[in-house]
Amino acid sequence: MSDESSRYRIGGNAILELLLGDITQQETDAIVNAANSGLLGGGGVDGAIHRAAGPTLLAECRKVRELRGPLPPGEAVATGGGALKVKYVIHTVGPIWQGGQANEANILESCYRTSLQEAHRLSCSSISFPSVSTGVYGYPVEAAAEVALRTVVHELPNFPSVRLARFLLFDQRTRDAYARAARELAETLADLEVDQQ
Ligand code: AR6
Repeated sequence: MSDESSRYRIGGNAILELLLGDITQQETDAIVNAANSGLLGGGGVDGAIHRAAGPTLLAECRKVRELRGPLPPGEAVATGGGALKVKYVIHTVGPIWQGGQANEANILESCYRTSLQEAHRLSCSSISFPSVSTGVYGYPVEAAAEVALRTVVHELPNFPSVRLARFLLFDQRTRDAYARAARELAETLADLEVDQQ
């Protein structure tokens, strides 16, 4: 990888990667969808995942919706991957940004934690995340990057089946914000180190 800060080692065991790209092309065991509570698709990464996964994903989402009703913000639920090259899509609902005083950071943290929990429950060894909430939901990307990376780095040891956590960042500005947040986190956390490969 050309940029050394794209790959980090967490606590000597797990790997954190930051990549520019399209999450629908990933081959990790699971990918995370930045969904809405209705679970029946939408725009942004949700629309892209449903388009690439095909109608079986929508049918599964409908079943989940019938069984458990709308998915509250901060929670996560897994389905199969349809036509995607992944075993599971883990749907989570990020917070809608309302200025920062509406529990947004805690809800966003919960999205990443519950997604990892689902991945671990399903024995996934690798997972790809998009930048949850920083598109249509309006969460400022610098603040979201800090929450996302801090949570994943802190929580990964609690979900040991997951050895690789990858962020698939769709544009350069988002990629840069995550790279900066990772560098800052690595300066303060002894168990997060740049992986020299
Ligand atoms: N791969 C990776 N990231 C992507 C892709 C892709 N193929 N497409 C977009 N992104 P958003 P949210 C990025 O709006 O803010 C939907 O309508 C995008 O550039 O997808 O959580 C849902 O149904 C941005 O950086 O999700 C909900 O109603 C990031 O993914 C609502 O939007 C998240 O942007 C959720 O809004």
